[in-house]
Amino acid sequence: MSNQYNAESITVLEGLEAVRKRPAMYIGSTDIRGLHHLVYEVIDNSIDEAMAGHCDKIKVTLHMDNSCTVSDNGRGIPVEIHPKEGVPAVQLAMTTLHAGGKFDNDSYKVSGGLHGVGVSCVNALSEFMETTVKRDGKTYRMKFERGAPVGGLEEIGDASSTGTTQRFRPDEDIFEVNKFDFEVLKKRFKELAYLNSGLTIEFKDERSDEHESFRFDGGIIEYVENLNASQTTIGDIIFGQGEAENIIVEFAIQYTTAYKENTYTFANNIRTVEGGTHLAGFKTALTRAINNYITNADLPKKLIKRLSGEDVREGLTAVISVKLPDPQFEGQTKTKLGNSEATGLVSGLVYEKLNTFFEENPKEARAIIEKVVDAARAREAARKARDLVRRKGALSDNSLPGKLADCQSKDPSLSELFIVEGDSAGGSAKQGRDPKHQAILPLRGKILNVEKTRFDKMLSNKEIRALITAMGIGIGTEDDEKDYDKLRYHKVVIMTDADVDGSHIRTLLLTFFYRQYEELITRGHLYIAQPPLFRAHRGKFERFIKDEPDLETFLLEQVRDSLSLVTKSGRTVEGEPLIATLNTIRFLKEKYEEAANMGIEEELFSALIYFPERIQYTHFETHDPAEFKAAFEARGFKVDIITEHDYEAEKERTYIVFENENGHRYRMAMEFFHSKVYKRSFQAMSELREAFGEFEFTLHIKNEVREVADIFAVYNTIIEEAHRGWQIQRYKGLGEMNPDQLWETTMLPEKRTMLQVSIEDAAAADAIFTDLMGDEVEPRRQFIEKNALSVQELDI
Ligand code: 0RA
Repeated sequence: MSNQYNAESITVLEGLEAVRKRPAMYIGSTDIRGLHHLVYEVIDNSIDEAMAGHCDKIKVTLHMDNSCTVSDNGRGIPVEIHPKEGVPAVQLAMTTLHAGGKFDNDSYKVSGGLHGVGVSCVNALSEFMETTVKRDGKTYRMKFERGAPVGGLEEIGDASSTGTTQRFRPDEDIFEVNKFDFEVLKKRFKELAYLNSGLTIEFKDERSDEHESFRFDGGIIEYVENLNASQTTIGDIIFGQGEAENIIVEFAIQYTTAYKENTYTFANNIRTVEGGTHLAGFKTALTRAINNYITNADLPKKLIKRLSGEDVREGLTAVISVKLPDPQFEGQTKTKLGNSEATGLVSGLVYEKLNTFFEENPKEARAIIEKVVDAARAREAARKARDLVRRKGALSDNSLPGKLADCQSKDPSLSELFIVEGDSAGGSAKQGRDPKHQAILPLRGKILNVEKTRFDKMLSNKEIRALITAMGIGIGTEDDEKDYDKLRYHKVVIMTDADVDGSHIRTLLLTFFYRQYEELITRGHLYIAQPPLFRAHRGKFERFIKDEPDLETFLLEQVRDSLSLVTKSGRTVEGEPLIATLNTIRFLKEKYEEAANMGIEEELFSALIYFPERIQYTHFETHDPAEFKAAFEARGFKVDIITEHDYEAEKERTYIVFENENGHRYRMAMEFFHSKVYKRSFQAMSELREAFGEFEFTLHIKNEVREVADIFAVYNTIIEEAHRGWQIQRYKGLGEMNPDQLWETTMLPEKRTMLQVSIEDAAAADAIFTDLMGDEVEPRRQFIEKNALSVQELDI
């Protein structure tokens, strides 16, 4: 079949030239987003074929040359000569603007939606594009360069199945970038698989060997399940599905004990971030159905209450998907569904389905009602609390809270407010402070239990209200409700104990400031006090020490001049070089612990970083499992490589299995060898080997000589030795310090160190807070315990 150039094909080429001249007009941009847009455009055609019920598998491959292949097992784009145009239909599809892959108008199409510019735009913006069609027992191919056909449609062989394969390479003259991002594309493909139940989407990246396969027979039910995976759920997932006036509606919802709403809406598989008519219908129906049930069911009095839309959506996870023949996208980013007919259809379906569900499942209905009524009560209480604070502020500006021990200075730039955990520490702080410039506000820790505090409820807390009044900024969400220029102290300092409770309270306070007073943080007014963790004393000499690492540094200094380390080869190390060596050992000690936390046993970790002969880290830098295996085998290890699908990470992972002489097998993810922990440990160990050779030492302490067999024994012996004569006291609570000590170590401006809170610190605390709220009780407790330390580190 040859290509015919008639008048029609000339205008076609002109059309594609327009796309190349103004690509952004067609695909939004020529950055990475525009690049991904091309892939979406092509896969949308295959999705359309799937939605029409003719295709159940789509494969996407990213190639080394930055080209991309999308293939499906649909009917194949028609190839016969179009009677009017005189060219193969597939050629029209690939070169006519807005022709898309479709010739019929009555089906649901993604390609008519947001992307919707048609595969011909992809073709115009590709250095080459190659369309392969399997149909009627034959395989056909047609090639294009920058949108123009190169040669005609060729029959290249037989075919036992049907389908369409598109390969294209984005034109580097057009796009600023040419590398697809696997993770970004993967996320979209997964979403598409959820939205089209039963459809398999395979995704392979030949550049890195990563691959994924998505198929969800449960569709959006599985989507909700996945969204709620780390939440405590209330009742089962409620699902409904219906079709009318050619519009398909599906929804799946489930309540959780969380306080956030999590609603995702889609129209023709496109995420409608700005909502629209379908979302409006859903919201109305949900509020109506719940209020209706409350009115008509036989519920205890305390549950009878009129609820707002906000109340009934607290803790709700919802996915709503509509498919309609002629979607209208509106709004700033064209992600708001405009079709008015969707509202009634969605609300009708949701209302009916919920009514039936509540009637048939009174127990679950009851649990949901309890949750949303609770939400309403909390919202009411928070509103009252806010009003109260506001009213008080309005009545008299100097009605300061009774608990506050204010400072004498009225100059905010010279004034500091210490928020202190607990009444007893508050007492010490009051006695120890500089009353001229330092104010103290004690908070009772008990009430501020992070685990149980709903954020809104915090505002009704007496202590928090005292804090708000003391600061003098006001409170509220509107701009004119807060005036940062009225802040009464330019340093607001959080001072909590160095234990789990203390870090709870700090997290909570940081979250509070982050959400209510972000500007206080960005203006640099928020600080965290750093009370010392240790006190070392000997006779009259006393020293306060900030933390564990500083304590060890301090101890090492004490013995620096009284000991030396002698290696087997007769080398003596002492003084400064000895301290440096001990610091390297200390570093390794930490890394062993980190490795242990990752589940790597000490024996194996040693074997992996300690080699009898000198060896370069680069041996293990390879990402090729076979090379990797060889590198270890060459060094006498017995190794196996296995590849497995990791369900949590949702990807294939390569594991290295090490077997020791006793036949014990240890397996570890290959990524470990590319981690910083590994690389740095390897290097630290090499340094020590370089310096000492065999690890056999004698330690000379004053007049004593001791044989020591390994580096950690050296370190521990020295630390033990350094402890002698010193009394080390550990402070947990601020209350353990007397007022003078608290002043000297933590509050005295010339001596203290304080951490200024950055917005990132506060955001991290907020994320932890949200996590704590979202998890189930037991994991949550474990989380707090496990992270008590890292929560502390986070502030530093
Ligand atoms: C129009 C008609 C027919 C198939 C397609 C379009 C089609 C287009 C694309 C684009 C990517 N994959 C596709 N799969 C199918 C079928 C006509 C028929 O066989 O009756």
